[in-house]
Amino acid sequence: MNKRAEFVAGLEQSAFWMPYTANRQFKKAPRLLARAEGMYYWTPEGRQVLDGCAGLWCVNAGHSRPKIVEAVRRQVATMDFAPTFQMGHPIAFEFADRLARIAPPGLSRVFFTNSGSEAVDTALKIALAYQRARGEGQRFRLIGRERGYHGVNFGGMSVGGIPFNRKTFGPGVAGVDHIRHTHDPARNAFSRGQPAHGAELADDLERVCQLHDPSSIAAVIVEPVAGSTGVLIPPQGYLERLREICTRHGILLIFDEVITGFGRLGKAFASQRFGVTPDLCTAAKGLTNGTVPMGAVFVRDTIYDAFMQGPEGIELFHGYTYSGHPLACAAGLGTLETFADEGLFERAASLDPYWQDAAHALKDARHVVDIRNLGLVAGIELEPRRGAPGRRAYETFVKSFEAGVLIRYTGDTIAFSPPLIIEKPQIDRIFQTAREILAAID
Ligand code: PXG
Repeated sequence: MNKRAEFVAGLEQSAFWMPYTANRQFKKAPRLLARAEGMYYWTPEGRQVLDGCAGLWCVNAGHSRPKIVEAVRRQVATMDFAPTFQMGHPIAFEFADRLARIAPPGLSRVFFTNSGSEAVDTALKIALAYQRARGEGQRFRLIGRERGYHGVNFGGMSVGGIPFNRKTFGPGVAGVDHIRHTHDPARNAFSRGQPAHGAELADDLERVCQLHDPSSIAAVIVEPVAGSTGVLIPPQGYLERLREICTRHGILLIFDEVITGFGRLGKAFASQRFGVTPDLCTAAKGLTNGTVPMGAVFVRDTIYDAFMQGPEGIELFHGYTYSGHPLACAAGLGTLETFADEGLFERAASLDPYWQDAAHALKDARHVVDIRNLGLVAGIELEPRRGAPGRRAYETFVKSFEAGVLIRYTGDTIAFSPPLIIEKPQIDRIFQTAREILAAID
């Protein structure tokens, strides 16, 4: 047996319990990646794979970019770790200040975490503690949305609205409710960009407010564009209406921008693209271009100020050993520099029409029942195979990888979210590959 065959044969016994993976299925027929650069991965055998999903929606500047690699290399050799509890290191302050400059207007305080899930739970805790700090401690409820994905920790799981992510883990956090999702294919199928119908679905928040009494609600959390659940684009006017209802009732609005942050929709944040500003905003993934794990919560000044006016001492009893980790901050600074040097947010905006046309060209492809897009994101929904929901999208994903294009799938939707450095011929290749596979599968 050669080395590769030996490795694969050993996988079935491997200790690695893989996340969000059908472990037994995968270990029998693994798909492995060994190297990455720019728009491409390479398998251990040296086969090139075009990255159509930025790893997992995170490598927005493309892989192994020199400024990021160099920043991390320099930092690990200079200072590997230093605490941020009652201690500090300059690079964490520098990174937070740089981030504040591109944050949604007014959200210029930054709390660091290590992942999107931790950013979500941190935002929920800040929201609860803020309501208490301003004398509104009776606001204990947290409202999420059906089909929302906010990571896998207990807070995010509880406000999340994807049944598989919830059903085996008990009751979750108390005092949570959900508003309706916005997916409405009967009226909005094949919309280009934001769908025309569904602003009134935001009024479902008003229903939940009346059910519980609005003065018991601390915060509402939504993804501006829902990614994991299959690319759901907000209907025109929907986010504006959510904002208006929250403001009217003194409820904090949290945007979970773990996927939409850092240029995915052609602006630093979705908030700027939609012209709707939340009170708190979570980020991760593109924050460090996926190189070193990190998340962040952007917080409105007035919320931060409320904590700073309390009694002297620790203002928020919350934080992680690795909040503001020096390697993550170095990676983040290298990432922001790369975004700025190459104008990548603007690049995403200018590619948007081409991307949209290329995605919607699959309207007549086999099995396709809907196509949704915004910025450099697209979701193509397939008609489920009878008796085997999700199977068609899974097969498309596997065959696409075999054909040299990495994409994602969730349910029966295939999802595309490439690095923002993508070139037009690469866009063509991604969708052409999908078309050919869909024509060939059952
Ligand atoms: N919020 C949102 C909106 C996310 O999309 C998280 C929180 C959690 O982030 P962490 O870093 O804890 O994983 C996410 C993560 C997919 C996919 O293919 C999406 C995510 C993760 C893995 C796969 O849709 N989003």
